[in-house]
This record gives sequence, C-alpha cells and structure tokens, in this order.
Amino acid sequence: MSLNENRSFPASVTNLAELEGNDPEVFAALCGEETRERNGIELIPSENYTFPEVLACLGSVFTNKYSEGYPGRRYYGGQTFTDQIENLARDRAKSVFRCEHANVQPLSGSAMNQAVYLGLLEPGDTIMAMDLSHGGHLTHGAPVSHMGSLFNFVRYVTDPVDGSIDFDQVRSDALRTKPKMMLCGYTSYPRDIDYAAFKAIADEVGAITMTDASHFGGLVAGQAMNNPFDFGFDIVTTTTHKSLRGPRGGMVLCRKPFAKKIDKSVFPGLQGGPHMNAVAAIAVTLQKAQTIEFQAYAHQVLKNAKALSGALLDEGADLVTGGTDNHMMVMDTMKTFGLDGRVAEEVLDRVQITTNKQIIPDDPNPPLRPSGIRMGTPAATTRGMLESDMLQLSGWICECLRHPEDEGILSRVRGEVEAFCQGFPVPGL
Ligand code: DSN
Repeated sequence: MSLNENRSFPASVTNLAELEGNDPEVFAALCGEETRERNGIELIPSENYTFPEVLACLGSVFTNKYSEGYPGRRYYGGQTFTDQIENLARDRAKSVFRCEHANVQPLSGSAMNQAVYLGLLEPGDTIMAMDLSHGGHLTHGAPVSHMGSLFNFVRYVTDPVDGSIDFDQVRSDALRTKPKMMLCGYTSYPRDIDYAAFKAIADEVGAITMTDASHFGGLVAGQAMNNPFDFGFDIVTTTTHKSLRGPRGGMVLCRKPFAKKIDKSVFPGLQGGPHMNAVAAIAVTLQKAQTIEFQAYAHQVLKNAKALSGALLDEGADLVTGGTDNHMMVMDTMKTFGLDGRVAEEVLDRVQITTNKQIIPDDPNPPLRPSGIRMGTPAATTRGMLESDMLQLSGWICECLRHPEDEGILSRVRGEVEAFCQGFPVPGL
C-alpha cells in the first residue's frame, strides 16, 4: 500500500510551494541557505549533507505525533506506525554498531550524554574526560556546563607535540581520584583513541567505560574506524547528523546491564516526547549505513582528510598534533599566518569555504578569538570530492589566508570555488 495513494507526490514540493506563498521571508531564507550549501565548500567537520530520504522523513507526518514511552509501552494512543519505526531504528542501530541495546530518542548530543551521566551516576561522582581545550566537548565536564558543576570531572590533556594521551598520567590520576566513569571521545581532536588502554585502566579502578563517538559515529558504522564495543566498552553515544549523515539527534548504545537505567534516564528522566520524524530518519540512515557504498564513503572521508592535511602541511601549515588519523584537522592560524581563528574563518567565508574558529590546546586566546580553525572532510566527501580535490582546497585556503586583504585574490577564488562546486552536486539539491 502506498502511503501517498490519496495525495500528489512528493509532498515536500507541495509544502514548499505553500511556504513560498504564505511566508515569503522564511522561504527566502531557506532558498538562501540552499544556494549557500550548493555554491560553497563545507569543511566544518561536524556538518554534512544528509540523505534526501532523511529530509523526507523530517518533513513527514511523524512530526505530528506524540510518543512518550517506548514501543509497546506508550502513554498515548495511535502508535502503530511510530512503534514500527522506533523498532526498526533500534534494531538497525544494534546491528550497525554490534551492541546489545540502543536508545534512539535523545533529542541531541548534549541530551544523550546528560542522560548517561544522570542515569548511571549520582551527582558529585567523579568522571574522567578530555579537557575542552584539548578536544573534549562541553558536556565532557567543561566548567561552564551544568554537567561540569553537577559532577566532579577530572580532565586529561594531550601531549603538546604529538597530541598523544599520556596513559601513565591517566592511570595515576584514575588511581588517585577513583572515577565511577571513564569517558573518551572528542569534538576537536584529530587522532584515534587507544580503547584498550582506557579499558585496562577503567577495569583496574572499576569504572564504567563510555565513548562519545559523535564525530566519528559514521566512520565506525562504515567500518573505517575502531568500534569501542570491540574493546569491551559499556556505553557509546553518538549524534546522528555528523559523519553518519542522518537527522539532528542522538543515540545511546550500550551493553544489556545498562539498558533499563539508560531508557529510564532518557524518558521519563530527561525528556518527554521523542521527535518521531527524527526517529524515522534515523531508521533510514542506519539502513544506508549498512551498505557497501557507505563503507566506501567512510573510508574516503579518512583518505580525503589525510590528503587535505598533507597538502596543508606541504604549504607550511601548523596543524595541531602534526596531522590527522580521522576526518578532521585543527590548524593554528596564528602561528601559520599570523591570523586569529575568527579572522581566518571570516576570510574563508568570503570565498565560500566554511570552517569554524577553534581553540587549540592551552590556547592563550579567548574562545571567540581563538588561535585556530577546525576543518574536516565528511561533507566534501559526500559531494564526491577525492584526494586530488583536497590539493585544490588546500591551495585556495592557504592563498586566501596569506592574502586576507587582497580583494582581487578573494574575489577570484570565490568565483573559482563556485564554479568548482557545480561539478559536485549536493545529494537531493
Ligand atoms: N557542535 C559540535 C561540533 O561542532 O563538534 C559538537 O557539539
């Protein structure tokens, strides 16, 4: 049976036509964003172009439905189809990440991490996690976050030269502070994680092991990076919209003994009704993530990151940790070009190359004027760009940052970028 047997198809086209007529201001902004995404190169490592089917689910009638509870145990009627999609999303998550339980309801990355801490720990308990300026996320205990004041975070840092984590130091801090949880994962760290080393220390002190895989969830799913569950980890969280190419949202994946506490913590502990349009989109994403094509994509993301970082290094760029093992890199623009990250981001914005200003380890500068920028390859790879294209990107980036006030150069590069992008259509646009 077609869901659309009584109406014209596709619905989104009809809806956009209505939007154009009824709210031209919002329509104009939407068109502007679409053009921006089409004509520019997206290098923010946490952003991507989602699958067209994901956009279809997000704009679907599942938006209309409240579904507090879990499949088979809801607090509102009318759940035949929401139960179907949530079961699909959960089963697919378990299969893709090879885990025993999945909760696909968290509304965001912050909510998913908070649900884990609040569900498994008591306020005041100690958690070890990576320091914000060394690559950890706000929810990994940054003092400005609510989690930072609710729990006692002990932060580990990275080596200033090669970016490695000193596991002797982590072990001695763990023995001294007796964390209930050891957390690895990052938002701005261009290296892989030694899960075995973390797990050994956690076992020694009896800590729960958690990985926040938000940035590289898609690369784990595509079998291009290690899966923490293969090292015996207890909990893995991941957002669904970064390298995974799904809708904005989060998932908590875990071993069976943690399942009940995690579910109770997400709902009713932290959230009310899940966004079932996003859950439907997560189901679609996880079906895509099981394909050979997605595996090829994930591996190409890493190859492109190696190519881009290599080309930048050849141009004399100072990259934090000296390169990358994953999909991202952080360039110290202060050291390389004498520009702070805000200025570098603005210069690149002007030529339609989108990056984000980024603090570097122990940054002497404040977060809104930090010393670097962060770049990554998931979105460019989605458009079909390959290693040779990364050489071209590196050339434009360095030329513009060497001549930040040369209007002639910036205007020429802007045109070249726009022409180049026409060869790499954004899926679905
Ligand atoms: N905003 C995400 C990122 O850019 O890494 C993390 O929350």
